[in-house]
Amino acid sequence: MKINILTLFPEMFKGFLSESIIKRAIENELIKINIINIRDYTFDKHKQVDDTPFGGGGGMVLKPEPLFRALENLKNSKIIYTSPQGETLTQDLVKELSKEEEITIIAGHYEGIDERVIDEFVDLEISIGDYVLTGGELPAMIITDAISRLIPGVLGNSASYENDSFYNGLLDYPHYTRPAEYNGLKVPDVLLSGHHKNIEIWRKKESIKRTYIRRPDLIKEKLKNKEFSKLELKLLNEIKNEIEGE
Ligand code: 4GT
Repeated sequence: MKINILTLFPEMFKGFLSESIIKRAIENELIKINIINIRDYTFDKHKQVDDTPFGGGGGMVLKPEPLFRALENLKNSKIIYTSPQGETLTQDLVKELSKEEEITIIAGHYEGIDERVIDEFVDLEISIGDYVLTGGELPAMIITDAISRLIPGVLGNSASYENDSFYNGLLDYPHYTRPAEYNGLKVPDVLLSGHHKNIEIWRKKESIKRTYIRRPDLIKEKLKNKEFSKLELKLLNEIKNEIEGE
């Protein structure tokens, strides 16, 4: 998987690319991340990348010429622009994107980019949520991070994404590590029992319970799509009765 990122602030990506899982994935050539400085595609003496908006209103807009020149070489990739106007990023969308061979993410800044760039080159506009940021660099990193961990080999075999929140449309179950008791706070007995089947059922039930309480919309979606197994439906009923009985 190759990911090109067009930005005015390449330095913002240094930490992201030089630590932990992403660093190792690059070293192992599982992903290739190509940071492109939009300013390198300016031809004028002042290397001007932005200008005032037609129609007024203040702020600055990224000029079309440098982006057009930069994107002309990247037409074989899936071109994404990140903005609050985009389709909201979900794990399902991340999974789709992880199947691409090459993607390009344009990180805007200031008021955004000239709309003609979007009309001419952008295949998909993505928002990471309903809030406003100073630039698209953090969204570009978030999209890159979420995709990278789905590339086979990136997580290694100790951490797998089959157990992730949202992998099965449910929230994650609680996690514990040593010590088994800390300041009088105990780890649930079942996790110390060594009984793998019971542990699996406990985790499944906690996962459904949390989702039922915190994200009932996700439970409704799974019921609608008939995605629950017989065991899961039984656990869901137990949870409903337990909560009603309180
Ligand atoms: C929010 C998001 C995003 C911004 C989001 C263009 C210039 C957009 C600043 C940029 N804010 N980008 N992708 N919620 N700000 O995804």
